[in-house]
Amino acid sequence: MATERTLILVKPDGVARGLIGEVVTRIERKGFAIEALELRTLDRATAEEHYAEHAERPFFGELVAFITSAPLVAMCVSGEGAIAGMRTLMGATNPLEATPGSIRGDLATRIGENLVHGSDSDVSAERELGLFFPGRF
Ligand code: 3AN
Repeated sequence: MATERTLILVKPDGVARGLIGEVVTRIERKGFAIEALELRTLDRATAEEHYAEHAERPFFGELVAFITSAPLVAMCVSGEGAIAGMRTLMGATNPLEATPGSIRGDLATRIGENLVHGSDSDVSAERELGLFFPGRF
């Protein structure tokens, strides 16, 4: 399995709930490396580009409003199979369907406030890391 890099976000709900450390701890205990980590408030243009694939969905406006509403933590996480591995660690998009033991399964109930984001493919990871950490990875 190749070493991969992926973009992980602790979204504004996770930061507001004081769960940055909880998420970071789970990533570190799993054995993935954190290559970059930054607390920041996302601007609207970056948020719209990040979620471009959802532009036509009914919840797009809500999604962009929420992700820009307060600080989030952006990370570059790496390791063998890190893209799919982080998706497993995060759990299903709908926290009510996420497996207990996963971040969303243990810590969230609402799909719009599901704590974390992780790139869903190598193409997404490259695009999203370029957007959040331009010129660095
Ligand atoms: P994931 O974050 O697991 O990759 P996506 O890419 O399908 O899931 O969705 C991106 C984000 O959009 C989710 N993290 C969630 O916050 C939001 N979202 C997805 N589906 C819905 C929905 N039906 N209603 C409200 N928000 C949603």
